[in-house]
Amino acid sequence: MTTDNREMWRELGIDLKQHDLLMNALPPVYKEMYLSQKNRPKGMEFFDFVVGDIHGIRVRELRQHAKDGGKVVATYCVFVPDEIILAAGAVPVGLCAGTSFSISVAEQVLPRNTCDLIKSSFGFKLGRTCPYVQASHLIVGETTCDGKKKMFEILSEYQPVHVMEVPNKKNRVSRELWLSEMVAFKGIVEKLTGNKITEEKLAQAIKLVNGKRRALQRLYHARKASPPPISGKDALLVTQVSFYDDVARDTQQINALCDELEKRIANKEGVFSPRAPRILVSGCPMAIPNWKLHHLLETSGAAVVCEESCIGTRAFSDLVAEDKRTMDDQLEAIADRYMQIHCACFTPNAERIEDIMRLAKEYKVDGVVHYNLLFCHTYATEAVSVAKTLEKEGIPLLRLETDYGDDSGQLRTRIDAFLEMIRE
Ligand code: BJ8
Repeated sequence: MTTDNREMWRELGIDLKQHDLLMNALPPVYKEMYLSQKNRPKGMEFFDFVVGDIHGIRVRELRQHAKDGGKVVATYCVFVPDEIILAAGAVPVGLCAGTSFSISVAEQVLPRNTCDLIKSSFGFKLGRTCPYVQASHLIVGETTCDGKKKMFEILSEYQPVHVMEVPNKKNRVSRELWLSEMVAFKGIVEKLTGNKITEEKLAQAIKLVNGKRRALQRLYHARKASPPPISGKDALLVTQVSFYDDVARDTQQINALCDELEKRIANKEGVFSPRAPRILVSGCPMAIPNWKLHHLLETSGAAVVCEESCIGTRAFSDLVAEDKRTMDDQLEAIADRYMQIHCACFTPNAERIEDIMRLAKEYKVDGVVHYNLLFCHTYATEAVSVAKTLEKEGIPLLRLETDYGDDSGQLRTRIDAFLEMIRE
């Protein structure tokens, strides 16, 4: 931890005492969960470095961007279009949080029966322990689940917030609404930055973000191999980092990692035995540093080969069409692409169940673990349909409901029993 970092955090209004506690808590957890893994790809060194300096270099880059007159836009959902933010010369940064550290602070304001993703994210703002939120000029919320949209109302008392209205249905009227949200958002970002979004700038941003999505698609494709060339835990980390690192650099690093993984596949080199049960994790997003479930599964002998999640396939499976030339067509293409995200906030949402079935086959999984954050009603209720369909198809399912607390003992017992059943 450099003196420079402390000075920067102080300037950002960080509560240094609490922040020190947080920064001291992360390294031992990372060492136990990540650095203890055997035969990790060399390409993970970059991501280890990023996590090792999680509140340092990247925050410094954002500060420099601000000093040069640029803006930073914080987001909490994959529905917020990074392309529009980037086209205006601003930098998007995903802020969903995955630690119990900030929850007690959040519970001084939010109802306790709110999901931990919301409480953790909000608690970082309230407790002033996240330099990313402190460094951002605008927070973009969305009307997905009730907990989030009401939290954004309170958040707006602390920092400027713009909320995008995400429709609940997937029909023509909803698409019109969503398109109008894109147009409005373009205006908001132009006003914030003072920069006009041109067709050329938007086309460049679409290509840039698609490039990252393609790199993540390549990473996930590599995980279809048997034995898998990378652990699920490492792949999850790569996806988590992609929410806040510089897009071009991150894309390059993911592609470099994929070069290595493809060589591993050619040499039949993997990180687990080919007999390890292959697991698809589906459900709520796992924001950094939420690694609990993957750690438990993989230290119990399973290989997590895919995540049907917003920190997973929902973030990168679809691309924005790159062949549109007019602003109207480009905005339509962006709106269309984002409407393909099959979040449980939609009704009906049969496409998500179809995705789970397709992924289960493509990744040749032996079982699905449905991951539900406690108090996330949309995913918990949708799990009923997921269970029915998987049962019909004869695919074993384990439904877990958990939070950011330490219930590892109970979870481990259930996971072990599930893996035992799969192996029989
Ligand atoms: S598109 S999944 S990122 S809303 S887990 S806060 S839903 S109560 S995160 Fe999400 Fe966008 Fe949907 Fe994806 Fe609410 Fe559930 Fe908490 Fe959630």
